[in-house]
Amino acid sequence: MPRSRSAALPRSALPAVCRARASPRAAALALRQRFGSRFRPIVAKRGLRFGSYRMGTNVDGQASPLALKSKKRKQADRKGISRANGIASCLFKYWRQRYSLFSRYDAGIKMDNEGWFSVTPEAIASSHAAHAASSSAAVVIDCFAGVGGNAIQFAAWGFLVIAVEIDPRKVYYAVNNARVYGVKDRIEFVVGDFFSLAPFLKGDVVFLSPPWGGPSYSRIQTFTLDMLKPKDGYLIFQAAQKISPNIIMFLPRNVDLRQVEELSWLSCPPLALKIEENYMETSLKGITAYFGDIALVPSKSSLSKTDIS
Ligand code: MGP
Ligand code: SAH
Repeated sequence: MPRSRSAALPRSALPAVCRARASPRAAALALRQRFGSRFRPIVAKRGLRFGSYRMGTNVDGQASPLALKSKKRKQADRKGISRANGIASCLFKYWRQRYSLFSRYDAGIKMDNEGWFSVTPEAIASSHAAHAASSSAAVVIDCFAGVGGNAIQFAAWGFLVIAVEIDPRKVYYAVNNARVYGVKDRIEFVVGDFFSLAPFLKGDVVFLSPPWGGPSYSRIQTFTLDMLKPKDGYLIFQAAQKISPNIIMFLPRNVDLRQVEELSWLSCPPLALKIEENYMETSLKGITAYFGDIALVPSKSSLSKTDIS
């Protein structure tokens, strides 16, 4: 509760002209009469109240120009930021996390709306790549590459990456972003549909980070694999298995883990499985499932990345 200013100040501390009046409002009026335009009511901006006036109002109970200015400035700032970056205001929370998505954000990273909410935070993408780097794998297929969050980290950890993405604009951004990280030459970008291309792709590790159906995924209590896009998770997994049994899948934090286990034991022969929770500070961002031999290698995240130019 904000404290009343009249309660905080002993009456003796007020100028005589105020003490003579019963209320702060009357005191302010008296001051205004005495000093004319030189008197300006002090507006309690934060926490403090002036008598019974609401925070941010002047003695006449009207919104103070100062308070209005600050509120409008905040709104304008927010709109300005969104407009300046060409992003919708509903994506503002992702924009605030921009440096955890791409630490080199200011060096010219480009994103579109879907990119904002689906790019894997850099530290998590790096941990995926570090894990894969503990195996003898050399080529990674990133089947849903988006604006390049994962592909860039795999390349930075020394892999040759085939990055498949259906949306040409995202590929354009991913190429730009890979250039920002100095790893463009280690990524082969392919614009196309993963399901059509899968029979022709060869690689040691398949990385799957498909669409989860937008940010509303988090409002569902249990995210089942059939909710993955553009096809059911079982079909996505089957297509990946045709390339390699070493599969890394980045999934929503509310995914049904029994279904993820099912993917491993329904395979023939059953695949080893390792499940990892991915946090950024204290916030759980997603779940990673490692299938096949890659699930068995101890993660060597203490290894250092290939030097990024
Ligand atoms: P989030 O849950 O939308 O945001 O996404 P956050 O910051 O956890 O907000 P909170 O208010 O829910 O706590 C968290 C992370 O999940 C994102 O940074 C992406 O890495 C990943 N992610 C989110 N979506 C909607 C997708 C998606 O559709 N596909 C993929 N591959 N990853 C996604
Ligand atoms: N891991 C990525 C984000 C992936 S979001 C990153 O860190 O940047 C999922 C992506 O899958 C979206 O960009 C979407 O355009 C793409 N996509 C959807 N259907 C696809 C398909 N059939 N083939 C290839 N890409 C597809």
